[in-house]
Amino acid sequence: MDNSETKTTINVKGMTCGHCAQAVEEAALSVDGVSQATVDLGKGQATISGSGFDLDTVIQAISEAGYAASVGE
Ligand SMILES: [Cu+2]
Repeated sequence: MDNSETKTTINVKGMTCGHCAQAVEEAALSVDGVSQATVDLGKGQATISGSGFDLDTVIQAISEAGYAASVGE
C-alpha cells in the first residue's frame, strides 16, 4: 500500500505576482494525487502535498503553465 501523504518542495522560477502563484498552484493541483499546493512567491518555491503523485508530472504541469520548475537545492 502506498497511501502515505508526502510533501515535496519544488523550486519555481518566473513567478512575479499572485496570479503566477495561482497558476502554479492550479497546475500542480491538476495532477492526480496532489491534494494541496502552496506557493511561496518570495522564495520562488511551491510545496506540493498529496499521496501517490508523480513528481515529474507535477514539474511538467508547472512547466506547461509557463514556469521553470525543478527539484533540489
Ligand atoms: Cu504574475
